[in-house]
Amino acid sequence: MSEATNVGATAGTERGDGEGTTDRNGAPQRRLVRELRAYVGERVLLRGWVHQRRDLGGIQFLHLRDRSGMVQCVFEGVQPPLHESAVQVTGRVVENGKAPGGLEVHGDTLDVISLATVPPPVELAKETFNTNPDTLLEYRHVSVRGLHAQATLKVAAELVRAFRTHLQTLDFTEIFTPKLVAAGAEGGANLFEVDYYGQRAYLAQSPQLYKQIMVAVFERVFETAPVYRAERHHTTRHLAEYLSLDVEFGFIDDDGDVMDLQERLLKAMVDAVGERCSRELAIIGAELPDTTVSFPRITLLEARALVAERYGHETGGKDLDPEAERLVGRWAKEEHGSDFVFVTQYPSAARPFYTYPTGNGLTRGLDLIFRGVEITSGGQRVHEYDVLVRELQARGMDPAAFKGYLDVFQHGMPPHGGFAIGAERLTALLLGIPNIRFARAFPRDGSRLLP
Ligand code: AMO
Repeated sequence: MSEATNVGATAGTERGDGEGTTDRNGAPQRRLVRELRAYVGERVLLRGWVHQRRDLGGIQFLHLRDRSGMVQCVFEGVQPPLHESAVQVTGRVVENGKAPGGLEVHGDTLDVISLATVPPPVELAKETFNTNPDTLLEYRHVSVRGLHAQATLKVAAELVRAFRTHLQTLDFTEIFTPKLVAAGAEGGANLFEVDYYGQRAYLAQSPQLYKQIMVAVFERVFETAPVYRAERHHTTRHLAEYLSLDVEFGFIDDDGDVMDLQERLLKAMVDAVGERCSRELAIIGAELPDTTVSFPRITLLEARALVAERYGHETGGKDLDPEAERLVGRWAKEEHGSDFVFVTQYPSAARPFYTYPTGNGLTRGLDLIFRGVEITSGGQRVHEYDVLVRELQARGMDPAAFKGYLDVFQHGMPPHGGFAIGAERLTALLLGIPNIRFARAFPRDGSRLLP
């Protein structure tokens, strides 16, 4: 019953490694739903959950869900147990054009491994984004088993895997920085305060200062870890806890290097999802962006003029508001056929103290907009001690609170830069999911601490 033998099988026509063998007790080995095409006409053993069951005139249909997919199993005179019971089925694999996926299993035995004793609080077979989102989130511990949720989280995992793999091929080293910190790196009022043995501490808003420090160790670093923002506004694009995919690297020329790496990395991540998540994309009905198109780059000033002249939207302020972001995204699509667009040269007033100032009130700070929403921030950083102190003071921040960090800039910090991708935002926008909460298994969103 070695499940591990099935792990390597991916395509539908591949047989599991345990082909033709039996386990220690002489029983057939478990197969996964995704392997069944290779076993047409043969008897197989499957394990999974009762996703759906129906009785049609004495014939029982059971949709069995395992980690790799779902298949219809047909029985006569055998009553499947309650939805979400964990079961084991043996039966013969038969082609049937009318069955979902073109295959079904004509079952001979159905054994209960773990009986569901109450019905699921939400009907998983009817899980759609039309179901009341609050109900789905209230019962997320069970609704997370639904096909949409499973597919979404699988794509999120694939994005992180590809992020890591691509950076490792470019000689980046993974780092692990503290999430309990003495000061906020990003400024603003959205800090979670924690009692740290009687001392005031905060949950990290980002690994920003630590990833910069680690550039002097490895030159090229990345981290994938949760960060915390006590956002006051409850929106469909903000979470209180989200996964930050952080990158930082040294010996750069300018922010152009940061954009080049970002573009290459995001294209690799999207391509990896295209190659490895076709089942998940089909379940969600998602369309991936064209990764052969270059990401256009425009300055913030140009972007503001553009949305005013072309679409009649005046932004005011020092940043782009969400509507302006949407319109810049629309321009990139209409003019360049790109779902992505870099907005560069943000003013100092709109960026944190560590952003490289260019002396005219502007910086080498930039954002990447994907399908009309900001998904990354980054740019070149200050690497000179005196400039950093000045930038802190200009924002009314106390340099003493950043002592350990500041000291590093007296010990040979090279020009460097980086960026951070909001993993849930990227996942949601990639898959067309309107609410960021559904791009995380157990969202923390300002009101939710359970499940
Ligand atoms: P910033 O604060 O812009 O930059 O965050 C980077 C990216 O993280 C995502 N994001 C969020 N996602 C979900 N919920 C939130 N509350 C939330 N806030 C931000 C967005 C955003 O683009 N240290 C810098 C990054 C850097 O310069 O390297 C930083 O944290 O997708």
